[in-house]
Amino acid sequence: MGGQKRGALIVLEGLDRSGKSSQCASLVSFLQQKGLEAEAWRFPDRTTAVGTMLSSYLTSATELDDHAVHLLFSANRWEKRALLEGRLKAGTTLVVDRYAHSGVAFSAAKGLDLEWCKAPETGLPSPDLVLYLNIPAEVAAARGGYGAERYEDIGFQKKVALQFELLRASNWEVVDGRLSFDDVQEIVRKHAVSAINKCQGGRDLLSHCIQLWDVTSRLHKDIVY
Ligand code: NYM
Ligand code: MG
Repeated sequence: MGGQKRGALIVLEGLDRSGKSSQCASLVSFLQQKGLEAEAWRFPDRTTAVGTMLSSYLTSATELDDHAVHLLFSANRWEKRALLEGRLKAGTTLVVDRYAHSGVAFSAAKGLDLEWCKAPETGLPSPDLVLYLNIPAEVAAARGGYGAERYEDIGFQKKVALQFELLRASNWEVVDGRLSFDDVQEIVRKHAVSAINKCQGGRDLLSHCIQLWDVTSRLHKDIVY
């Protein structure tokens, strides 16, 4: 068990327009400049056959049942699992723009059952670190506005934010997304470097796998509604 150096699985999560994509890009450049192996990933990955279906759904070119689209988002992660694990085991750190948490938060915000939403994601590699860029939906919407994609609506984003709250777990760091870009990046880098160091110390990937929601459900019991 463990002992082998590997890359870290670092996920950035948050509402649309919370700054994830630019923070991810800046973090990857920083890590690469330090001489570390790092790659930028994102979900949905629109380049695959499943991703093409998701993209046409998101641009409202097609309609799909909410459950069906949820499973497609999840399938889009599963189809990349072997590659993702291979990269981590080879020592590459992956900085991922959205992951299973977006999958659950967006579908649950539509009214789908939270546990049903989690089920297809269970068994995916669990992130070593989730950096949640916390920003009020109004502030996000004011940032140059939304594009024309499905879900880019202030009322809906508020519901998504509530679902993200329920998913917070011990591997999360909540970062104030209203800070300046550089201030957010400084915090992001600090947490990322610490997660990478832990993985280089031989944190086991497989035993970690099963914890994607376990940490969460344990926390759930402690939440007072
Ligand atoms: N989204 C993203 C989901 O509904 N489920 C998922 O599993 C993922 C990964 O897709 N509004 C939603 C969130 C976004 C939209 O993502 C497109 P992006 O990062 O804006 O390209
Ligand atoms: Mg978007």
